[in-house]
Amino acid sequence: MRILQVSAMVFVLLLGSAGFGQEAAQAPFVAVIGTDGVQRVEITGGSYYFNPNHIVVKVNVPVVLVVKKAGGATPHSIFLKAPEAGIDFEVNLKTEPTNISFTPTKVGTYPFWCTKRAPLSSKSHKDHGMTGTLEVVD
Ligand SMILES: [Cu+2]
Repeated sequence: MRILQVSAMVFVLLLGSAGFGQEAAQAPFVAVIGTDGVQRVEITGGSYYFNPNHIVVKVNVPVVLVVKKAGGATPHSIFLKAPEAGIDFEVNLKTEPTNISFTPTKVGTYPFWCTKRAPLSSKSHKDHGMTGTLEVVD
């Protein structure tokens, strides 16, 4: 019985660490079009993740990303540059939500990431896995 308990704990620990600091296998978050015709998605950023990190939106329908920081002193941002698709932003995350508005004009898969890097660190937050994907579909 004791061995069973310990192995169950190890299993939980392994599960917990598998998703840490990397783009965990997460079900895509499919944005719903609100009664105001806007696809609104809340994104929280922390060390070193975005939640959700895979977002699906419809082309030619306005999007509002409501972004915020999970908390803590570490600065984070969200950056996506795809001007050919009408998407181009870089916002420093605050604990208070910030709205990012755009209308995606081109179907495709667009990566976003955090541009921050700890002082004296060779690895950026992006290197630590603080990345995500915005998928624009028809
Ligand atoms: Cu960051």
